Amino acid sequence: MNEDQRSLLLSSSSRFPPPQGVKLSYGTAGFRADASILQSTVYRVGILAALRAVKTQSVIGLMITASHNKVSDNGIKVADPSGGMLSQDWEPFADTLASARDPQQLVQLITEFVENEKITLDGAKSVEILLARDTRPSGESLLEAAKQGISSIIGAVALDMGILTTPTLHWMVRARNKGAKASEMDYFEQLSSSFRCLVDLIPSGSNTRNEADKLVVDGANGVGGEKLEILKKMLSGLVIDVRNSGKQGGVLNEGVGADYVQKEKVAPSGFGSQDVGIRCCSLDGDADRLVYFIVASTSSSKIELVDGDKILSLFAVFIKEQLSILNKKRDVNVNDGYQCCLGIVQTAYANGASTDYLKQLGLEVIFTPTGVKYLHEKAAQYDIGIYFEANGHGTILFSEQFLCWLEAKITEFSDVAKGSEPHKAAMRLLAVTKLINQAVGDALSGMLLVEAILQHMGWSIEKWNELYHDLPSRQLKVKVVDRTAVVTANAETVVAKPPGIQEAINAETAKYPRGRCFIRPSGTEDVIRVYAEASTENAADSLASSVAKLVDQKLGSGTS
Ligand code: 16G
Ligand code: MG
Repeated sequence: MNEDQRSLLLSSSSRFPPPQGVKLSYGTAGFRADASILQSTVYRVGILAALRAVKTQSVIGLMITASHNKVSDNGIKVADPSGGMLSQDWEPFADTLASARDPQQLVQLITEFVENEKITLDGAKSVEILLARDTRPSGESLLEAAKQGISSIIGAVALDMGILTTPTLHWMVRARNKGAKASEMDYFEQLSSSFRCLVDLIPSGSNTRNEADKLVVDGANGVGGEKLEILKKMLSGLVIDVRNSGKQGGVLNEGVGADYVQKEKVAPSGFGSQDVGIRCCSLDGDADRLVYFIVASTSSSKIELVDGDKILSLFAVFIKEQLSILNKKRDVNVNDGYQCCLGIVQTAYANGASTDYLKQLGLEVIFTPTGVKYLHEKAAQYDIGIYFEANGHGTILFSEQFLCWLEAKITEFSDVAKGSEPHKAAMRLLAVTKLINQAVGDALSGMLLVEAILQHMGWSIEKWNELYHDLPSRQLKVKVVDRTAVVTANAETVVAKPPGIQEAINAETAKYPRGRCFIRPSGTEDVIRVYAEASTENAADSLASSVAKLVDQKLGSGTS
């Protein structure tokens, strides 16, 4: 590192002293904390993003958001050149940087890191970092801190994209690195035109929707609702009513949003008896999670939750159907020996009934630990990989090889079998590859795909929800002295350490018909999470609470 670079880092970092007495660490998907203590960390992640951009000679993204968490929190996520999450092998460096005590130590750590990674900091080639934030009031000053970090690396240029949903920023980073059009308007146009394409390809007779058949969206009082107000004007064939868009004065994620709806299983604020029977969905605070729901009765706020597992199942049914049409030897010989490998990726939180259903369809289902980076990585190993967490975060990934094959097929069909069923199936799949975000789970693009598929199938939300019946489940959390004492294996389904716990969980679980239970340390909170599932609500509740008690006895402070 040359002297100019060194003194630039020393002087800028002296303006961002780390908070005293707190250690922030890179969680499952980035840093998150009370916004008031984040300046220094965000500044340092700005440096990290600039280094990553120099190392990869590509555009990197930085998103200031705390997603579904309370409005006074904030956080920062990094988008890698592919548009996915920051490469896992850089996460330890993120932690190290965040905990540097003073400017000298910070510069020392950076010097060592750039040497090891063979990063040349001569500013010879400039690199770009795209910055965006959600609607949190603290976002503006944190974005400024990130800019200061970025401009502390010679040759790194920060481009402020303003307020965006998290998936839009990831999409932009990916598009820019591919040399494609990458503005927010380009994103909206891609979504609306591919949605239109899918609607135009609906078989005649199956789309029985009328104008009054609307979708009501809970925008979590965040960026998703605000953006959907713009996007919906560009959509034809779908009537959307946005509530909790943040404009009516509601608080971000307070009694609203996908996380609240999924965890509490109640209707968000602003929804009630007038919505019984209507198709409703909720986005989270940065619009990367989506769940649907049906208001169950006029007298209570209870809902029928149509969660990420069911979205995954709907997508799987549709993709499988299109693939089988495409591969049918009928009017033309379309089966050219190419076997498309379709994989489904879930976590231990997936309802057991969803896994059974997917397996019954003959699909390959694999499990990874919780956190999008793990699911995404696995899904990317297939020609078509569909991944979802029960909490509504997921997408469908298509391999380059599959895309090439599909495009070649479409060209071939246009010559010899224009308008045939296989031709239409191929066109639908191509539209899906454009509609569904290839970078990361995206509530807006996922919602449009759900809507297009429901119209295609001619299904109501109730019909969709009947694909299978969820097993009753319960989630609890237990405060423990040290959550890192729990080490899990087999995609978090068994406890490897400390010894004895798994045997005790097994013994409890065996008491309940269709019982399944696991514990895992949270990646975002200082707790151990307990998940239990069984054949009745009471059994799931009882299994969860007895295992929670067990965890508390063995590892807890004895207070919960
Ligand atoms: C983060 C993850 C989410 C995961 C959750 C688990 C991303 C973008 N987000 O929100 O996928 O479900 O953490 O939280 O990866 P937990 O570890 O506290 O249970
Ligand atoms: Mg989120």
